[in-house]
Amino acid sequence: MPLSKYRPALAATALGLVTALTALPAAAQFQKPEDAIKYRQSAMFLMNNHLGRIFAMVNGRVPFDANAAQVNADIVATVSRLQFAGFIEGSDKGNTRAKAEVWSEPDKFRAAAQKSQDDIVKLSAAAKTGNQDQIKAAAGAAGQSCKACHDAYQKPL
Ligand code: ASC
Repeated sequence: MPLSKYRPALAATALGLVTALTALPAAAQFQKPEDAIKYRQSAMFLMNNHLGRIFAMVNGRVPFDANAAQVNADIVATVSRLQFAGFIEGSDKGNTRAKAEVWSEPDKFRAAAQKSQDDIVKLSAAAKTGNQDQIKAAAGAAGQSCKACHDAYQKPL
């Protein structure tokens, strides 16, 4: 069954989720720091997966499908609004690769994170054109700014 069948329901659910979450102070969403760590890692796992599906298409590993690109880009754009609420005070320790600089230079971190989020929004706009070259360029830019933030703020494996 095509994924597109679920798009309106998915969009409505995602919008409701974002509205509910952004109405709360960040710390109130988590019982304990470990939950905040899991939350942001879950968001990044989903983004990596859905961005990866777009990369697979624009790099020719799977056939290009304009509708699938749009669905996946929209999921990445929605999820990219969630993860930053997970970087709460006290969540620098535990099962995390986040560097101390996330908390010691929050404005710089926020700017790097915002850049990747903005590039993801541009990818979603590019996906709406259905133009493979534009999607490829926008996916490349989004990948670069995701990577730049990781290089600066994530401990290497
Ligand atoms: C991802 C991910 C990144 C970027 C980057 C693309 O899916 O986790 O950091 O894309 O690797 O080059």
